[in-house]
Amino acid sequence: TSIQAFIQDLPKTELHLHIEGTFEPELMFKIAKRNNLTIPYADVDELKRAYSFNNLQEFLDIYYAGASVLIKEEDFYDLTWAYLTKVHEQNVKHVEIFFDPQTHTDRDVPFEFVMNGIYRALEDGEKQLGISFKLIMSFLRHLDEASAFKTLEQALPYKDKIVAVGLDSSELGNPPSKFKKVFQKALEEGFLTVAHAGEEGPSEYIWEALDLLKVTRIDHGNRCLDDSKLIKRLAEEQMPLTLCPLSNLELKVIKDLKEYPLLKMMEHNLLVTINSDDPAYFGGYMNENFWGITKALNLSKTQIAELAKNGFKASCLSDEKKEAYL
Ligand code: ES4
Ligand code: ZN
Repeated sequence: TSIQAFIQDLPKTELHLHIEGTFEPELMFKIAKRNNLTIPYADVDELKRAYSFNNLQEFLDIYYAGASVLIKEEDFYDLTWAYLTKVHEQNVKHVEIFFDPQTHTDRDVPFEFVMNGIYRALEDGEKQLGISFKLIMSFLRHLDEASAFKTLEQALPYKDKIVAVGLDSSELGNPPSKFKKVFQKALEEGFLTVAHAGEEGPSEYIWEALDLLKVTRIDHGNRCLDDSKLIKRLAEEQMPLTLCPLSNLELKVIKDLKEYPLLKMMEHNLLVTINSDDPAYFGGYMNENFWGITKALNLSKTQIAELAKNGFKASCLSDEKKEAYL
């Protein structure tokens, strides 16, 4: 079979996905219209032309603007359902997705609308599409720790529906140490922890995520390659890195996919996984990320299969469920 058919047919996971980043322009206009809200772009084409970013912050500004038309529970349901039907076509079997409650509660959208809309769609996806799922609540790191504490409080009644807390948004100047106390509290409440680290920020932020936030996974983590002691630790602990090739390309974390340090990471025995981050903004879902990196690095089918298996290894699935895919 062709490499593209091989990628399509492989059972895959998605471990680094912001649900707000799956908001396709067509659905954005549809939801804006039914909520009597406007987007400052004439049409889908004009909006898509704005998707050109020099760094993470330029992207985040547009991403938060897009998310601002989500106000009702059904909006969050429709967003999540559209994502699930899309990845179902790509043979994704298991998803662990982030949601950013503060993006919505700061606009006075009730926490439960966000939570229930997303969760109902995930349950329907499991029943109707056979996609298993975990939900990760991510704190916005550009906001203060008090706001994160408030968000954690709001999540406590939904504890059984949220597997972990995470940390995303503007990395530079907002180190993991800023959130040490709220992560400590989340751990005491029984949540796992993950964090974006080493995307734009330095390798020190990865150390902080490990030592202060006690993460079980590093989201991105590219910058670990600057630090040989850190590489050794990540390899020894088999700490998963959730890499996002097309995201890194679109946000100018790397210049060209040909420079993507994936093979170097694999040589260091790091547990690397391929993910799509914000597929509506970065030009592709799982297949497109696998295909992009395969073309650029001339990956073999064996290497591609190993990357897909790593996704199951790095997931929060039970050992028993993982075994079925390994
Ligand atoms: C994000 Cl690519 C990326 N990095 C950090 N925070 C984010 N939120 C959504 N996408
Ligand atoms: Zn991300």
